[in-house]
Amino acid sequence: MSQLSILEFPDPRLRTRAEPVHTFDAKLKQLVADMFETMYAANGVGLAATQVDVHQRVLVADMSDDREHPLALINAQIIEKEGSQVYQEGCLSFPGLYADVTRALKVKVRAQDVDGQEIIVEVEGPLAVCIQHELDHLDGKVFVDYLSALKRTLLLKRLEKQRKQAATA
Ligand code: GNR
Ligand code: NI
Repeated sequence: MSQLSILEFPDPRLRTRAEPVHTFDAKLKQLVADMFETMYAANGVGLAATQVDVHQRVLVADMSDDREHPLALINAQIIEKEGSQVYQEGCLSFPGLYADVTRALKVKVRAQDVDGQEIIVEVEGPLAVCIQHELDHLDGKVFVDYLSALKRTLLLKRLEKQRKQAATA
């Protein structure tokens, strides 16, 4: 297994639209294993392949307290949405930046597992937020895209400032 490096905003590669996975082979299993290792090492609750510069429709998540409930979804698509919730989101591609985003409360997702078997998952609450956040990454979208231009500018300026401070510390 190996840890992968995570692209950070404003890397233009974060805007790439991922392609569907057609081949469920050992290479895909290796990617998923490496994505879990990367996500756990970064203390993240989810990770999209886009963030590690692999532009295939692969996402991993683990929102459990014990961090022992990995979920890997290949070619995931939302087939039903219900309700709405506001949740304070963070993103490994925007270290130190947090903002409230409104998303569906519950989602029903059709996906494939690493062997290509179809799976249907129904999730709600924080895990539903996470899956919607990861699916956005696979479409080249990031959470700050939901903010008003004013709020986005303010937060991104703050992020730049933090980066500069970190660089001189
Ligand atoms: O680790 C993460 N935490 C998080 C918190 C609230 C909402 C979404 C997330 S996903 C994020 C990891 C990440 O950047 N995934 O793309
Ligand atoms: Ni993210």
